Amino acid sequence: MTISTPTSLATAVALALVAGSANAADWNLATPYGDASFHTVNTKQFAEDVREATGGELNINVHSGGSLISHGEIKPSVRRGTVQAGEVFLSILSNESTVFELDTLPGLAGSYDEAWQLWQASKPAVEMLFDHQGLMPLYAVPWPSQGIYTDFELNDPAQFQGLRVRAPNINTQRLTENLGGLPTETEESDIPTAFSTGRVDAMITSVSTGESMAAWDYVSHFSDANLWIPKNIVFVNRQAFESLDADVQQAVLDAAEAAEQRGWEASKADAAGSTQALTEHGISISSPNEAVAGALQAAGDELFEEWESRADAGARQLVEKYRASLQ
Ligand code: PCA
Repeated sequence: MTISTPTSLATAVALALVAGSANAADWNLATPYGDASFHTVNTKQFAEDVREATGGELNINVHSGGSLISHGEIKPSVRRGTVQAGEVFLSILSNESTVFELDTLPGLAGSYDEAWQLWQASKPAVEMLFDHQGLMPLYAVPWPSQGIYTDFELNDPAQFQGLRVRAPNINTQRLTENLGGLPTETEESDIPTAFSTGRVDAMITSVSTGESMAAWDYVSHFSDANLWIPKNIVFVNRQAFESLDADVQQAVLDAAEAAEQRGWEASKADAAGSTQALTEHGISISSPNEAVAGALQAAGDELFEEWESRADAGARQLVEKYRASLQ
């Protein structure tokens, strides 16, 4: 009977490595946003952190810019398990539940601190809705607040009449309509084409998207209206998550928590950096004057009241819970 010779030891190590890699998992994560977005930078860092913490046991390949799956198909694909994970703009799910509208309700959260409190108040409900679909949220990160880009100085609410406004979600469309404008829902990546083909005259989005889509090529002014602070959410197929070893699951949760913290800071930093970049490229940035602010307030109130009339008691209670958390 031989004890371990160097050769059999080497064989044992090789076998152990093979056994180890049999458990290793390769995941795909689809996001609609491009590599230049701070969201994608953050998500790629999340994947890197998981790879490192698990010694390569879980390798998450991030497919950016809608290269693997279009925005609207990302959540259905993660549900089916075609891909294990995805990132979407949370409010594109507004037609599924009034809870998914919370971060696009005017007047609710006007600062990062308030947006964080709103996320804390709404998170359990978002988790439950995802859970019912076999999904599990990992983290959510906000965009800078939303404002209005035009190719003229916006100083009179009458300028909204018939204005064709690019909107990224349902409530931006509703707000545009309340102001007398004509909304068109367009993906971020389609913004340049929407302007160059003359489909839109204006857009509502953040300074980040204004910078990454080179807004100065087609508009001249940004009205910093601070409409709301909407979020992206990164989530996973629950079965795929549960098939991981416990220590790998924990590594994913730890990396997700770090990604959420890092992402909120990155959003704040990007808000400042993108504002500067827009200014350097000649975009004139100002706050709405009294007349425009008044019109936005009225259109926003209408939107909020209409949400309240559609929302179920649970969703309305979340708003109460959030408001109480601010005191
Ligand atoms: N940028 C994305 C979502 C919100 C934002 O600031 C967009 O405009 O599509």
